[in-house]
Amino acid sequence: MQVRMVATTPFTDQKPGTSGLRKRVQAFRQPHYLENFVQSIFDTIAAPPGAVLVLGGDGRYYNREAIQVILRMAAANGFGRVLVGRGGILSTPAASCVIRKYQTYGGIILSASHNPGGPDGDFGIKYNTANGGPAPEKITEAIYAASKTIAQYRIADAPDDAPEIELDVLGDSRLGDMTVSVIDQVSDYAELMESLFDFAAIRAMLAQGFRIKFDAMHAVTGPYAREIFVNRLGAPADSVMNATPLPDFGGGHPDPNLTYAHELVEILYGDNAPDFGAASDGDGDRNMILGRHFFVTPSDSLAIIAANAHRVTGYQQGLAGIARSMPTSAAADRVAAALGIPCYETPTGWKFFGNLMDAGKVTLCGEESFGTGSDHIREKDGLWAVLFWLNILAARQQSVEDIVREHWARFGRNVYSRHDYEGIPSDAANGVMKLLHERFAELQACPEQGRGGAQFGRLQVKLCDDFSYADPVDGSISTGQGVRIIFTDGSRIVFRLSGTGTEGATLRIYLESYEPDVSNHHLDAQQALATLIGIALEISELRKRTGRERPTVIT
Ligand code: VG1
Ligand code: CO
Repeated sequence: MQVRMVATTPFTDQKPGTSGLRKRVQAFRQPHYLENFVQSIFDTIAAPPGAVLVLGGDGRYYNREAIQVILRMAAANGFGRVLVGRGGILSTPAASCVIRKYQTYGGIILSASHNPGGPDGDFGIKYNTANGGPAPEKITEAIYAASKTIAQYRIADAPDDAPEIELDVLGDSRLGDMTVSVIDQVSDYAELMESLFDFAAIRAMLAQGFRIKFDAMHAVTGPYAREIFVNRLGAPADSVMNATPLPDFGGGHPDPNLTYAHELVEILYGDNAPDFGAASDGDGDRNMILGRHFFVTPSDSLAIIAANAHRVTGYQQGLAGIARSMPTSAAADRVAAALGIPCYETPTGWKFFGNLMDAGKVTLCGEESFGTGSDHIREKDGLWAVLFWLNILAARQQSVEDIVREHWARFGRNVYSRHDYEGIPSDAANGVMKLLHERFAELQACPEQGRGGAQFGRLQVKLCDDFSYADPVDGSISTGQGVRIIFTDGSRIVFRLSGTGTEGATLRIYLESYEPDVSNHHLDAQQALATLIGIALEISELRKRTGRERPTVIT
């Protein structure tokens, strides 16, 4: 094996965002772009010679080419073995599962998650550490720093007789001193799921005619869903739709929400709808849960999973605690209080949950962005959440809607919505955020001047700040994680700029109010939040500054 040192110059834009480095495919295709970032990862993590790495992606366009390059770079950088999902494919939760099960040094996951794929779409890459979770900020920052000074990378030449490393046949092959092990992408993960949930009870429910529809959105979960729902649980084959992974996700946005998963939504809201519907995203870590004619918000889903965990095989021993990202509703906090366990509030992004799970402080984690998971791995996990719901449904023998309404009746309802303004000019987005910061003083109470918080109708501002987080395990501080405007009645508005987009800026507005009164629980969230929405638009001057009349996506 011939190892080459290739001279290169840094790119200035390789700063990982909320979940790895995401750019247009064209950006990744620039000469040296991918190689620079991968070498920056290897230089930062300084794996010992012979270390084992996991490698796989969501199958999007450019996945296979990138894997060929990364394998040759891993060989040149002294790795002893790389475990690759067959065809170069591993869902994000499956990659986390494999890293943990085989105790590898870490893993590289190729995905831009819910972002569109194809030659004009997005690509992404991120590094996960030995616990199976996304690298914490101190590592992603070190990778970024390395990318700014990189001068060369190491890559092995492909042998003349085998320019492509075989990815489609299970088993081992050699690349110089390194072994490439192509592993089944589904089996380890499916086995883990079977250990956590009561498959017999779910199978019995399905056999009694309970109908499910899972939308894989032409993304990575198709083969996983077929194996689990159809082969292992006995659901009819047409229970899984859009099950063939495509490099461009069939031209769609592989984002499981009411806007982008509309095909599934129409089925669940149509005549003769199934009892349960669910969808997952590009890389399989997100989930959307639907009942017949009913949508479960991700924040409620986390709370309901927590409140029902004692009914589910893998969680009967109890929960250590719950963590949710700051913009996620406080529905889970109420369950945690009732269970007498702690609830942690972290910045957006799964990387902040890892320390809490490793330290045994939390069992369940969730984000409002259709992400739910537990300490079974260190990523959010779409199919896990679907199976958790199916297990609850099998145990309770009630409809999704009845379970949610009973939950609200007991805990009250945290009415919730997120409004996304996608692809707005960065200057306008930054201007909105700056304006909000400047308004803190006028919005907040000023006891010296004998003035209370700003009043908007019956709502009064209690506090506003830019959220910062001190990790209770390692003490690291993360600042600037989102502007919060909290009212005295507990309602709140959060403004945040997305860290996963690749074009312009995406501004997210998160809206939440608490409704204890059951007679108001039937209200549509947009109706119930109308006052807060109006306040958010007023204080941010969003329409004037962005020229947008309405959000791109409402969830
Ligand atoms: C979004 C979500 C965040 C999630 C992240 C990665 O980030 O809001 O909750 O962790 O995507 O999810 P942002 O910075 O765009 O708001 V995934 O499924 O794209 O890996
Ligand atoms: Co994802």
